[in-house]
Amino acid sequence: MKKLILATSNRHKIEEIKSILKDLPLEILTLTDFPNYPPLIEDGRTFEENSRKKAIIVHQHTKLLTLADDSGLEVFYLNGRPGVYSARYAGENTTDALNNEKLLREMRGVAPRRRRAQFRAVLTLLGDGVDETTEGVCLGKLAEEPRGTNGFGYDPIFIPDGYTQTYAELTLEEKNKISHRARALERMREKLARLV
Ligand code: ITT
Repeated sequence: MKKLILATSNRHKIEEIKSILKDLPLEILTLTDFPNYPPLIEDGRTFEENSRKKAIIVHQHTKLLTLADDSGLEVFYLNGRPGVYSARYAGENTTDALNNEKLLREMRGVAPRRRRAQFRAVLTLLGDGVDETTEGVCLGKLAEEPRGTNGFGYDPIFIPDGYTQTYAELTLEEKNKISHRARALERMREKLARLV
């Protein structure tokens, strides 16, 4: 079976990606299968730069077909922040709860119509003669308070368009029907299917 390594150490991303690709005959590996991989430094200014960086480092190290995901939440009222800083918005070694708290604090008192935001994921598939980048976006708005316990990151404070629940109140399957990551992966599916 074709091997695909996910260039991420985020277990939630891994769970989502595995579930979305479950119908393809792929053996999905993760960085835990390569404990001595070099550090993945995310110092790019865009999701694209960081996604490519992660893919290149892991592909060079493993020589396997590699898929990287760089993603984040962009709040229009905040000119796109947290954006590429989503994982460490409240500082290095922070927690999801502290990131959510900081963002809600900055948005306190901001009217509902100004709470528009989008999640964005940029994927890079590298190896086997393929070098492909796809993007997926999910539009929505920020909640006033965190709600729900599923998922990770900013899921408890993001309400996707067409829903009253936050991402964190949806099941994995429901989130995977509409998420930024799922949309980016759907755009990658044909390329992947041709390789297996
Ligand atoms: P890797 O770099 O190892 O993949 P990471 O979590 O550091 O893991 P990113 O650098 O791409 O990944 O940062 C993405 C951050 O954006 C993530 O930590 C969350 O805070 C947020 N994020 C991305 N996708 C999300 C999602 O589906 N739901 C909630 N938050 C998400």
